[in-house]
Amino acid sequence: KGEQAYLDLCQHILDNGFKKGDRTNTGTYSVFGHQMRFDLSEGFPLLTTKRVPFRLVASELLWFLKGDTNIRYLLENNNNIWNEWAFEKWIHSEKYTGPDMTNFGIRSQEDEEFNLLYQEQMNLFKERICKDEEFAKTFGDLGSVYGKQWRKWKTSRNETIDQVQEVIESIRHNPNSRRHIVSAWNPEDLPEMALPPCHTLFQFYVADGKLSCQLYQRSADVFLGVPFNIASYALLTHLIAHECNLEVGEFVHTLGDAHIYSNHVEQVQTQLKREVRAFPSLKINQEKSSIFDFELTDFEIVDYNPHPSIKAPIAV
Ligand code: DHF
Ligand code: TMP
Repeated sequence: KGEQAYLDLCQHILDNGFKKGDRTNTGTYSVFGHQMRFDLSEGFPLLTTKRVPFRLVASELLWFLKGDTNIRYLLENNNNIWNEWAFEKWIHSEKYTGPDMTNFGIRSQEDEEFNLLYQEQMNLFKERICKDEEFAKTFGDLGSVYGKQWRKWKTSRNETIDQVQEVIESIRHNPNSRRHIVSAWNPEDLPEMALPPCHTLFQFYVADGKLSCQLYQRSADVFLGVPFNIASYALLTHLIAHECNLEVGEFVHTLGDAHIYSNHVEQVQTQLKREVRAFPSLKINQEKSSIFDFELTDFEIVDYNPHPSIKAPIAV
């Protein structure tokens, strides 16, 4: 349970993971099917064995909750975690006339000269997204990713479904229901997405006045993505519990392909040597209640004393 469950998963993959190729050509160690549990009443699950940037987790969640799929909002909040996937679309478009950026993810790690060229193009791209609204509309958009499916799922009758609003209503009015589900997996829309949703489907559960949440994550980058995903769904559960006047229960994290990229192994080993500290706690501005009204300044993480952050390259 708790942070130890995460570290146990890392150790389990290092010991038993199958050496498996992957879409990004990085190579992984991977297991299939794993579950971790976090008791949210025992603290907010922001890992302490490395620093996890809560500000980035929170602004990404607010972006989903706005129904936004354009990285412009993230850039305005100094959040760079989705840049590569918008950039990928830009460099393969007809409008792009700069140097060849094919396979920029791998090449920027292997070739320092190319890396400088890439950094330059990426900076130009970010600047243009921020300054040029037309450009941002076309090239900042990641397609029908999380925000779109959560808030504006398109039906065959050309109506939209606000899954987040509906799940909150159902938790409020029919807490015992076994149908409190939000799905980001929309087979029809997959071809238009920069990345098919990794956190695919989640379900809420109410018992004893407490709200729990379980996530099915089809694909899990255990070193970089998972610490964010745990914190993000913990925050989401707190916000919905707050709006529904419930206490928080557990976050249950179920993983499909749970992998450690071959270029993260050393970092994971460093992290595994560190001693676990107490989780921090989350304070929410009590003056707001609707999940759709929150801003970054309404959240505060207190008593967070993590070990230093550990850098690693992300597989694109
Ligand atoms: N692709 C892959 N290969 N792994 C992912 O985890 C992933 N996550 C995505 C999009 N595509 C992905 C969205 N979420 C970082 C964390 C989460 C995330 C994207 C990126 C990340 O790079 N975290 C760094 C800090 C980044 C920063 O400070 O700007 C970390 O050390 O946690
Ligand atoms: P895939 O689409 O080939 O599975 O690649 C997606 C990669 O991104 C995979 O390593 C999982 C990782 N990922 C997470 O772990 N968490 C996330 O929230 C996102 C968006 C991606």
